[in-house]
Amino acid sequence: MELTVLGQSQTTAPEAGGCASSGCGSNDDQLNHLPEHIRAKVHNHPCYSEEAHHHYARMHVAVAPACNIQCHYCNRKYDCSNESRPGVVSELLTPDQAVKKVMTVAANIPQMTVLGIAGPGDPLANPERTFDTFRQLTEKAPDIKLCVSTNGLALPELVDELCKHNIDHVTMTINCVDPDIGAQIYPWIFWKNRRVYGRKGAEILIKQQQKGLQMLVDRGILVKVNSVMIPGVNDKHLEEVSKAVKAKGAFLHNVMPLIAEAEHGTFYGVMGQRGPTHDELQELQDACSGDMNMMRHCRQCRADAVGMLGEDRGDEFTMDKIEAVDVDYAAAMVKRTEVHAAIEATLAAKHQKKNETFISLSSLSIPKKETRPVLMAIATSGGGIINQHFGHAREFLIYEANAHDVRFISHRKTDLYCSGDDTCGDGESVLQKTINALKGCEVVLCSKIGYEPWGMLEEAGIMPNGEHALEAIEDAVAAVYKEMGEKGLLDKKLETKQRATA
Ligand code: CLF
Ligand code: SF4
Repeated sequence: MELTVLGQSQTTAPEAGGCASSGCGSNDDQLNHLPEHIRAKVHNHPCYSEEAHHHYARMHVAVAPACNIQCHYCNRKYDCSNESRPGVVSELLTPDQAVKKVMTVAANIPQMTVLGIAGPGDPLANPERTFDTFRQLTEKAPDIKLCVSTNGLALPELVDELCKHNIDHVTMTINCVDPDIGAQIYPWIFWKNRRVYGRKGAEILIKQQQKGLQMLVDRGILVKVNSVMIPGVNDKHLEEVSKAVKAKGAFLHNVMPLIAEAEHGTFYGVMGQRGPTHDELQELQDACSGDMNMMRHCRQCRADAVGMLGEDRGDEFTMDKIEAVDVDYAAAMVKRTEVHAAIEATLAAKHQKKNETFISLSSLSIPKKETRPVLMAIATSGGGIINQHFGHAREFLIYEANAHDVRFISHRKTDLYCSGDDTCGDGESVLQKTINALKGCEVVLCSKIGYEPWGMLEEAGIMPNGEHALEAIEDAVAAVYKEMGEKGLLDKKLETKQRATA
């Protein structure tokens, strides 16, 4: 049985050492295709490798308050929405405070491998603060990868400065390559000491983004492109964007859903512009994945996020808590190296086991044309294993199994309905919302589940399963798929194909 490599495509190989091969933003099988120097860059970056995000953490420091453009999905009272959850305000730090915070977090969360600057404005519109932070960290904490995100307007002028600071991961938000569409997203940009409005501003921004992308690729820097999917504005256009950025050598494409709420005070929020449904987002990601490696595990972090993707431990590391802490970073680096080695050993064992699982999957005696893919929802608190109580999950990872492969599709957020009481009480309406959020899934895998949610899930056509607690997610999904095949559940179509619409 041959494993399908998802989202795989040959990326135009930059001579200077950029992405020379396929696949990332997904599992380790894809990383195996990469040249060693690229693999070294992505294997423990939780955003660039889907597998890494189960094991490694990232953190952001909010040192960059200003911005040089206006996006219709952003209100500058809040963090940059290009790579952050809209409506969130971060703790603004000076570069010195940021460095202190990063070293404290690195000593306490040794799985933290990446420091990103992603706001609260545009990091490259604040070059002194951004580069001062990077310069100090390169000296004091050389084992931390440095990462930055930008709207791209100031990028071409700062590419050489980025290279000096040893930054080898850059995210650029590119929502369009057509200025007429850009004019519907960006009302103005700030360019050469004045505001440039509408189509003209969008045209300048697009040129700068494309130029900056080429310059980064030429220098061997890995580029992730973020695009905000705005139904009716750029949703039909983003496949073309994907092709264009792939042609230039971008490494990974992350299509994010627009989040527009009236209470955020953004133009789109106030005008009632809707975001995409789960289905629309997935369909676009699938369409783009023919041309580009797709990231599907983005959590739209805060500009001061700390911890694994999907969790936020920022409250443990506010400045008032860490100002007096003394960090012995030499000792921290020893501990960090040990923890990273243990993670790598776990992953190596998992890959070995996964190969065996897939060999047994291939023995399903069901004619291929009659098998159908099955979506399963997973409750996990990290580590790539099923280790969370159904009622404690604030999000579920969605995997798709078919006769060839198991692939990560997305995550879906839910509210916490279980507060540890014996009964669900008022939580029942929240439970109903959770069940609605899991529409389209046929199985939910968790470490434990209560009697009441079990019954409600079953009634909704979603089979709860606690038999694979503490197993690796992909192994468990493959095993359940195999069991379904053996029971004859895969050789007929679902009578009603439920797909989440909210
Ligand atoms: Fe931060 Fe972005 Fe670097 Fe990651 S986040 S600067 S590449 S370290 Fe990651 Fe967060 Fe999505 Fe960004 S999940 S919002 S993609
Ligand atoms: Fe807001 Fe970021 Fe757009 Fe600037 S680039 S307007 S901070 S979303």
